[in-house]
Amino acid sequence: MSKGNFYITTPIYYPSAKLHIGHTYCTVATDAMARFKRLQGYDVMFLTGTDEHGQKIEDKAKEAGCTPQEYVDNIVLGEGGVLDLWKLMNISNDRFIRTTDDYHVAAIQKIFKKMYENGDIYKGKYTGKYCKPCESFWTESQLVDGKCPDCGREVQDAEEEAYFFRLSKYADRVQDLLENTDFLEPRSRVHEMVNNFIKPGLEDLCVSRTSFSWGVPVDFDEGHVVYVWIDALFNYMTALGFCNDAKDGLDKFWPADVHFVGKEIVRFHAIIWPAMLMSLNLPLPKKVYGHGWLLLDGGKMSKSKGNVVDPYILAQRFGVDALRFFLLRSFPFGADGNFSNELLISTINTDLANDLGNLVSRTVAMAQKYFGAHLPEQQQVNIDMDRELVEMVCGLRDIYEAQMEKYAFQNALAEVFKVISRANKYIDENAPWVLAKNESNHPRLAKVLYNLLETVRICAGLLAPFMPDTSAEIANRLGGVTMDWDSLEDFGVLPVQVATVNGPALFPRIDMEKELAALEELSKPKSDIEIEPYATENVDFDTFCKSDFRAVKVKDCQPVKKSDKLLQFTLDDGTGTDRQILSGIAKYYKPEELIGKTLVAITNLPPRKMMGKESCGMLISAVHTEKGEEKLHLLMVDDAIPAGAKLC
Ligand code: ME8
Repeated sequence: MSKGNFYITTPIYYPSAKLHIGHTYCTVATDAMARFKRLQGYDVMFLTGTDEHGQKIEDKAKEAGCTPQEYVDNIVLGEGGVLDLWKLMNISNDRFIRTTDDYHVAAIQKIFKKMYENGDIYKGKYTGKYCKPCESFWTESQLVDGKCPDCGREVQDAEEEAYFFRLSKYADRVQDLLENTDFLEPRSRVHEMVNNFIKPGLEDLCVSRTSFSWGVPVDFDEGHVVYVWIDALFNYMTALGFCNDAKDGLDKFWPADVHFVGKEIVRFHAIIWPAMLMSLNLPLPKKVYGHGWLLLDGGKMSKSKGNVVDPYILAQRFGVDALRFFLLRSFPFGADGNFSNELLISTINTDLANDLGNLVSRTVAMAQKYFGAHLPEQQQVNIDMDRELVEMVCGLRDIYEAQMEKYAFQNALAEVFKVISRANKYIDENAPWVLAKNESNHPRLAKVLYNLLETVRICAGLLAPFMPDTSAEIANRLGGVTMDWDSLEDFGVLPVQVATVNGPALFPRIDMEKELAALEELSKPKSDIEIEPYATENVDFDTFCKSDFRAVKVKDCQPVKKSDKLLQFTLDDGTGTDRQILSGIAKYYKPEELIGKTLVAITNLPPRKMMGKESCGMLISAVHTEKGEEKLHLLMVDDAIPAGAKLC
């Protein structure tokens, strides 16, 4: 019978680049929690997904020369993408939401309209600062040294007609929620929210944009798209059927039991999210838990800084379970932790190879060696020798549970490993190899091995949320024994004549020096120059021949107002009528240096609008990365080639 319902979420990830170990950390933690709740007997809904709108994605797609939808599809669904990573990491999410899913888009439009109709969203003028990489608006007073307080990068002036959400109206209620309930944890994050954001005065929040179009359109005011955070936060409810019929589960699972989020997005989840739910008279989630960051050399790992650690490489070299275990064993979930390859390898060697791996292989091997397929029925207890181990094992489930309920994964694992160490010591104390020598000691030997196998069963059962495959493998080696929640409380569930199965070492010891050298080699760029991977799919010849590449001459080139990326080209394409192309290369060229040049354009792409201007084709450039920096060169051809000449 179900113990009740439990709804847990991860943040939905920006598919602006491939995910790294930092993202993997939060998802693995959520997965461990979801598996723990299932083990306890709850009916669990675990949601994750991707947050696919916003200017950053629109810009990236332009740079990549594809549509935003194509761009996100590739990162979410493509090889090595988000879905592949979660499959690799054995993530057991029940649903996956993409904010570009039709049902979500339509639901966001309804939600926006509801808040407009109840007066909490109104039209005004936005002047302020905008951090493009973070997709965040800031007031002057929130900036730190004139820069984005989250990422420290330059912000831009922004002024436009926009819709606002009356966040200020909810300041007192949100403050009360944060200070007088346990809505936000760890508690240290409460002070940060109240002192840094609420006390200085909560301003109304700008919730629509007109300067780009890759977002959910405001359906009653053309040209406006919904601010990406409004779109993103409501995923937690639309995925359960809020304002749509495509999904279900709202009655069963809302309010969520916990949203796990990284510390830099606590602000959105602990202030804006409850305020919007209050505006719609909806129940609030029971908890937001702001976890710390995985740091690399003391700084944040981030895809925009380029110092990311690739979970694919680590999982391939060390195994998925070892990586999952390391992430939750080595760092306290609520605080930051310093990632290093040394720590990863030493954790695997100490906890998994020496302690757990050894306990399992020694115990199973001795059972096989001394008794063959089954332990004998006749077993002899020695209260003095057994008491300490048996008592520890009997109390373990409850101690572990109390830590898990607090999201203290590291402590829960530490408790299990205390017992594993105790069991290894128990082997030495009882010296089975000495007992084995004299047949009269065999009933005692059988009991020692039984106690060890039972300890292994309970520990492996409690490790299942962290290392599901390892736990299942250990269950096999103990003859396919049960590890359900109730059985993990009672010592003595294992049949007396347990049948064991030998197997290879669960976690072979890693040679630290050799492995560090191998990892170093793998992380070195092959040279200072990096090129894009080659396409894995062929285009058929006829399709390729349809592409109409032409030499074009630049008659004029101008920057585009309000855009720091785009240049507007007027081109002679040999037809006698000027062709206009917009290209996102302002970072690389000054407009005047291009006038008179002969370039190459693909001319038969469908016209596209960018910043309200039409672009008829695309200029061809060569791109690569040099010392981590992206470089671009427009393809320029001999000026003797006349405008309009076809390239084939
Ligand atoms: O914030 N260590 O998406 P995102 C730990 N789309 N956690 C890290 C990390 C690190 N080094 N780097 C990133 C977004 N994260 C929004 C969420 S939810 C309605 C919208 C965590 O892909 C980060 O803290 O930038 C965040 O919780 C999550 O990865 C997603 O980051």
